[in-house]
Amino acid sequence: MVKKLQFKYCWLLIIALLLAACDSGPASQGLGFENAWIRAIPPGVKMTAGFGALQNRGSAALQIESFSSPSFGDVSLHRTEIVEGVSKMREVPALSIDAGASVVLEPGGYHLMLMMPVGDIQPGQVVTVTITASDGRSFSFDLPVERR
Ligand SMILES: [Cu+2]
Repeated sequence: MVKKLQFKYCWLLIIALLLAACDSGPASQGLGFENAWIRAIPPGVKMTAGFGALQNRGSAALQIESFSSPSFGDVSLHRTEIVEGVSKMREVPALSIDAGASVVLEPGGYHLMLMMPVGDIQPGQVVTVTITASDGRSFSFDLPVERR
């Protein structure tokens, strides 16, 4: 009887450890992506943008280097700048975020540039975006597709 009980607790412990290892949710250390969303596009349009606040929840600076999504063939970080009165987008190869700091991605500034959509990108859908840092860690986020 006692042995059986111990066995059960052992399994609970293993499950708890697995859950802790897989956790990339808002409460975890690392990278957060708050109020994140992707702009819906009409069928046939081949690019859109994603926004939100990237938050470094770790205790050291985090250098973000690459982006990917199963819903898009190409994902990168862009920044919109006004050059001589003309709005231009430039690719940002890497983004460093200080410990505890946030970088806001918003229309007219930094944004995720999502190109070559795989199928429709319609409101109500969820798009997974994976962000990889220079230390090899990667963070996945589920972004809702919204019409704003
Ligand atoms: Cu862009």
